Amino acid sequence: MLEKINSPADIKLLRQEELEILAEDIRRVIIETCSKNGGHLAPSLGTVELTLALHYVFDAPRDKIVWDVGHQAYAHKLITGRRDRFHTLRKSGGVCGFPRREESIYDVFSVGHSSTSISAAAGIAEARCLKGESYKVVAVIGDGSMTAGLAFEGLNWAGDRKKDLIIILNDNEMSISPNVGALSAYLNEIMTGRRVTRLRNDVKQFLRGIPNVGEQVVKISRQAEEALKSFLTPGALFEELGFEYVGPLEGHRLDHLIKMLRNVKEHNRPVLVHVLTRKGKGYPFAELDPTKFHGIGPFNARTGDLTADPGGIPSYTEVFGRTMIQLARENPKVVAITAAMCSGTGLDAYAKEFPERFFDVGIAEQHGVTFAAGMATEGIIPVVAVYSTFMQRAYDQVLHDVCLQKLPVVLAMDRGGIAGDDGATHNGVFDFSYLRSIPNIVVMAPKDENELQHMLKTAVECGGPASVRYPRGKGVGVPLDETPKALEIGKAEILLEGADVALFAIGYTVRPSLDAARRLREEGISATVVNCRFVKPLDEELLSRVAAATGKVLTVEENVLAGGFGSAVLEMLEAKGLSGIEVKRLGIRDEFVEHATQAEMRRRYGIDEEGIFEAARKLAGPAKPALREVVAK
Ligand SMILES: Cc1ncc(C[n+]2csc(CCOP(=O)(O)OP(=O)(O)O)c2C)c(N)n1
Repeated sequence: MLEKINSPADIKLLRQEELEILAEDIRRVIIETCSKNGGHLAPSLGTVELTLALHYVFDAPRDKIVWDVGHQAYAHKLITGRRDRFHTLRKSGGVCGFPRREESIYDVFSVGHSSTSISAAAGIAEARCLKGESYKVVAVIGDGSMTAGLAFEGLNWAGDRKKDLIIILNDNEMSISPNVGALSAYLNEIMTGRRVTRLRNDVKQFLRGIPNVGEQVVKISRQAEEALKSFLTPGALFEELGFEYVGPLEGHRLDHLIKMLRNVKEHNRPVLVHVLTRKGKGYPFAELDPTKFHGIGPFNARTGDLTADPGGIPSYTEVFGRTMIQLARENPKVVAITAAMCSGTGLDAYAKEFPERFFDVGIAEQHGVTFAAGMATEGIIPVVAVYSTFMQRAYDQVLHDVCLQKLPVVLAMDRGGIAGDDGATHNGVFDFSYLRSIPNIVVMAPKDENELQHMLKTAVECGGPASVRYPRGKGVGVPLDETPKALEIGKAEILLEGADVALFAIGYTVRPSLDAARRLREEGISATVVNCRFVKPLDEELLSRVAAATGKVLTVEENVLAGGFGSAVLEMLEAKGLSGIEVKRLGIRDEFVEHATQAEMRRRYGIDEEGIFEAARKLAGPAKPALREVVAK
C-alpha cells in the first residue's frame, strides 16, 4: 500500500481498511530502517495512526502540522514524498531524523529540541490572521514535552488569544523514561477517570458524615451533579486556560481519530485533543521496553538485540555514571539532577543506589539548573547531567542563577562535540563558547575516560560553578584509576615535547593530536602536544611559554571556532603582548554541522588525525634537515 503513496493526497483516496493496511506497511518500513540505521523507533511507531488521521483530515501543506521534537515524525516523512529516500535516514546527505524546513514543504517548522510546537503554531496562527488567510494549524506535542516551561508559555498565550489553533496532546505516559511531574499525574487521572469518581465519592462521604442533614444534602447534591460536572470534566485544566478539551481518545483507532478530527476541524478557536497512544506500538520488543527503543542504534529486528560491538571499552556516559556513584558514596552532599535523560546520561545505577539523591525534573533544563542553584545555597553539591545541546536552553539559569552567585553547581555535559546521526539540532559544539564568556565558572574537557573521573572529582570539590563536557560514544580505552583524584585547577599537561610546532588540544581532540604528532615525527617535524584540560582558566604560564618556544601554535577543538578554546588562546597571547607567534585554529567553522557519522564529520572539519596532521605540517613548514636525518637513521 505504501508504494502507492506519493503525497498525502493519495491517502485521502483510501478506504478505512486500506488505511489499516497502510499503517502496517509504514510500521514495517520504520522497523526495518531503524534496525539498520538506528533512530527514534518507539516514538514513531506510536504515532502511525495519528499521522494518517491528521493527513487524512487536514490538507497539508496548506494546513500546517507542527511536530514537537520531531522524533515521532517518521510516518509523516514516509507519506510526504520521502518514501524512496527513507533508507538514507540519518545518513550523510540523507533524510534527516527530524523535520527540516529545507527538506520538505510538509515540514513547516524545524525541530529536534522539545516543547517548541505550541509557540511555533501560535506564531503561525497569528501570522495567518495578519495575512488574512484561512487554514488550520495543528501542533502535535507529547506528554513528556508538555513538562517544559516553554510549552506552558505557549499554552498561556494561545488560550488567551483565542485564535483558531489545534493542539494534539500525544499522551503515552512516557517521556524517554516514565513521565514525571504534576501534569503527568493529572493526565493519568483523566485517563483513568478516577479524578471525577474520587472527588464525587469524597464529597459524598464528607456530607454523609454530617449528622441528621447529611443524607438530605447528598440527595440535593445528586441533583446538582449535572452542574458540578462541568467543573469536574476531564481536561478542566485546559478548559480553564482557554482551550476546548476533547478526549481522551484511543490513539490507535483510525475511525475514532478521523471522526473526532473532522469535528474539531470545524471549530474556530483553541482546542486541545487528548490522544492516548502506546509507545512502540506494533513492535513487541519496543512496547515492552520503550526506553531502550526510544532512540536506538542498529539492532536485529528479529530479536530486538543491539548489533553494536559489545567490546570492553566503556562509553564516557558509563564512566560518568560509575564516577557519580563513587563521588556520592564519598560525599553525602553530592546529588544528581537530570532533565528526562536518566539512562541517556548514564544515571540508571546511581538512581537505584541513591533514590533520595536523584532528581529527574522532566524536560525542564531551566528548572533543573535553577533548582540545583537553590540546593547549592543550602550546602548541597548538585551535579546537573544534561546533554551539551540541551544546556543551551538553560543559559540564563547558568549565568544568572549559578555563576553570578558563585554557587557550587556542576554541569556534566554529555554529547559535547559532534553528536553524529542526530544532526544539527543535537551537536554540542557551542558550549566552550557560551560558557567561557561567563565569569566565575571553570570549564573543562577530559582527554580520555580516566581523566573524566578526575575532572568530575575536581568539579565537585572546587567550591564554585564548574562544567565538564565529554563526547558521545566510547572512551579511548585507557585503564581507569581505582579512585578519582582532583586535578589542580587551570593546569595543563605536556604530553610530547618538540621544537617545530605546538599542538594545543582539548577534550576529544587530544588523542588524534598525539597520533598526528607521531606521524609528523616520521616526517622529520617535531611537535609539542599539550593536553590543555581547561578552557577556563587557561594555563597561561605553560601555554605562553610553549607558544614562545615554538613560535607556531595549532589549537584543536571540537567546538565552533567563534569564541571557543582557540579564541581563548589568541586572547591570552594578545593580553600577554606575545606578538610574532603564528597561530592557526582548527574547529567548526561558522555553520551548523549536519547529520552523518561522527567520524565523517570530524573528517569534514579537519579535526581528525589526518586533518590535524595536514594542518600542523603546513604550519610547521619544511622539516629541519638535521631532524630529518636523525629520523632517517
Ligand atoms: C530541550 C530538550 N530536552 C531533551 C530532549 C531529549 N528528548 C527527546 S524526546 C524526549 C522525550 C519526549 O517525550 P514525549 O514528548 O512524551 O514524546 P514520546 O517520546 O513519549 O513520544 C526527550 C527527553 C529534547 N529533545 N529536547
